Amino acid sequence: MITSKLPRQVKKINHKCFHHNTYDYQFWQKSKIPSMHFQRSLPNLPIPKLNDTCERYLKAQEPLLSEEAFKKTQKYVKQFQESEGQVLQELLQTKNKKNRASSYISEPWFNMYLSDRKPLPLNYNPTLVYVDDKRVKYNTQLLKTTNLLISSLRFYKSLQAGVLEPEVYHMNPKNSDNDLFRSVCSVVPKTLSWHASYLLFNAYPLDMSQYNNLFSTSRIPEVGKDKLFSVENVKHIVVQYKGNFYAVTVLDDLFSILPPENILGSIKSILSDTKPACEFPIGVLTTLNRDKWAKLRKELVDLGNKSTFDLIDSALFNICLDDTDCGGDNKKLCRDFLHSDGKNRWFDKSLSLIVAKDAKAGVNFEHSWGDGVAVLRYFQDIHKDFQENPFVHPDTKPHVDENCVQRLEFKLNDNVKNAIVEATNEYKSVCDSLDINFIQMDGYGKNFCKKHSLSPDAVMQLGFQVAHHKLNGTFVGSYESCSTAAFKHGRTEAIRPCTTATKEYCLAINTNKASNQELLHMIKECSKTHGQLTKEAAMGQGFDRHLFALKLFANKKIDLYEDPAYAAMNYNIISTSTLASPVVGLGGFGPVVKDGFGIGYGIWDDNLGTLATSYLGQANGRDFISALEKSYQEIFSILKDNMEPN
Ligand code: BUJ
Repeated sequence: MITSKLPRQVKKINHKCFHHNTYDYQFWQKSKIPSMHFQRSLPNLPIPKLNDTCERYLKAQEPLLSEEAFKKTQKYVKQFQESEGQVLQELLQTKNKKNRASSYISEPWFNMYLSDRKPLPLNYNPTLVYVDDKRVKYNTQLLKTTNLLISSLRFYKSLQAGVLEPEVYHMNPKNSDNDLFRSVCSVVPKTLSWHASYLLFNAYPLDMSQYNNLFSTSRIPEVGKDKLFSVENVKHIVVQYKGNFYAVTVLDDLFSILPPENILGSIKSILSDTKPACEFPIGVLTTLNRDKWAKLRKELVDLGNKSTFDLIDSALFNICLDDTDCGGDNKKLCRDFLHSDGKNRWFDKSLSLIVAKDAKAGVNFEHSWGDGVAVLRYFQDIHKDFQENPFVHPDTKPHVDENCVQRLEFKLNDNVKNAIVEATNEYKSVCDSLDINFIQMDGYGKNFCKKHSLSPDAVMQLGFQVAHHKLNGTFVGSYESCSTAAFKHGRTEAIRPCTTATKEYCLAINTNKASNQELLHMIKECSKTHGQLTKEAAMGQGFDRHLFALKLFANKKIDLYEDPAYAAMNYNIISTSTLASPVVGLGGFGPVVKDGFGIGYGIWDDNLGTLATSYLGQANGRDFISALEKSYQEIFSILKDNMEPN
């Protein structure tokens, strides 16, 4: 039986499981190089030269503008470059000199996220869904949840103990992802470790500062601007089931992970709780406009719910045990993981692990605290751990300790109850207006593109441009997310994938005016240009974040920023993101503008997949995906016809 008493310290845990205190159970990794070893010597995110930014900005604007509009933009840029821009650049540089422990983008980027009042789901929180597990015997909601939970705790404990492998981008993994690299870097002092990695091994250690916010972190709604709340040394997670909340103790008094049998017992007791679905599921309030939610939360605190909020906010992470079974329907699955009906979610939590009734699993994450790279590392690591090392099996006997699970009860008044009903309806109508469409191009993937000396990412991006042009005959604000984690407190930079090269190809292919040889040459040009832009963005040499940061110092209107072309470029009709991983099966995010597409795409060895979200009546996702399929077929057929693979 599950009680709803206030949580107690778990003093007496039945430690009958022989291996539970061994190193092998408690930690996922035992890195020779400490997790934060490179942090101090990571390079600072560079502030690009003003002239470079102006030049790059103009290049990105050119394919989007008419000749006349472009001339105006050129004039504004020149003026900016020669006067206001220089003043702003100096202010930014001066501030940055005093901020060597962080990056020039870190604080403004937190502010950008936390000040936005739009609801988190559909506007910000992305989802990642795991590929199916072929091991049928582990495919139950209970075993999947328990194993992923234990692996998450092992990841967390490794991070806490500083033995989680630092994240390193190996330019040539064969030469550097090895023992020699680890032995050498681990003995080089922290102040020089990054240089050793880069100079001796051509390997780039990445910023790990976001990792701490994966756990025990929540975004707290406040009027005007939210705040991020983070604590240390907690021993519980929060589980949501049928809209009810449970605080589950998962670490003992010495912060050791409880025995697998015990954790299995806790999850089992929740799944067999006979309490009906919550009539007023408070989680749905996290789908609201942030100011609205902030006011309701304050009311709830005044009603005596502070300690319950404290437990949710401080929990290591959330697990959402869903009652849904999508029956193999991937669209439904994606909907469940991206938004659901909101009743069994806490979108404010930095990380929610979702496990459905049919054992499909994935994450939904709040975005202000961090980016895809940190989440993907966690996502891949716990999957690997669970594959190699499941700690509970079909024959594991659960051990139920009543002290470990407490159901949380909220005190509600009529106003809050009405707000929950209203939020549920409002959220339903927003989610009903979201359309999800996808395609998978089997037989064409990384291998095929590489054979033709093309960047697979550039090919995917070219497809998006061609598809949009086929349908609308226009070129629009387009965005590809690029990590700048190679720098201390780096976040992301924008790649602008609509280029003069992609425009030329779109015009040629969609008007049948070029020979296949010419088209092939254009595709190569697109790949080359895209590769250059990607390199620049990853090296902190994009222009978007720079212009964004400069604008914050302006105390008067500046033509460049008032130019409708600046607003148009930042109105991202085509917003895209990819995360390379064999364990990501599905993933996505909502459109960032009402008439745009949120495009999550995946590149695998022998296939390419795209998932596009859009709002019904605003942008036609079905047509977009059909046009995309046609665009890829054209590209692949040009490649096949024209060229002997290398
Ligand atoms: O750029 C940024 O600052 C952060 C971006 C913001 N935005 C989403 C708006 C671009 N955030 C991210 O890039 C994180 C997104 C994480 C989700 C990525 C989805 C990857 C999906 C891969 C699989 C798709 C498979 C479809 C198969 C049919």
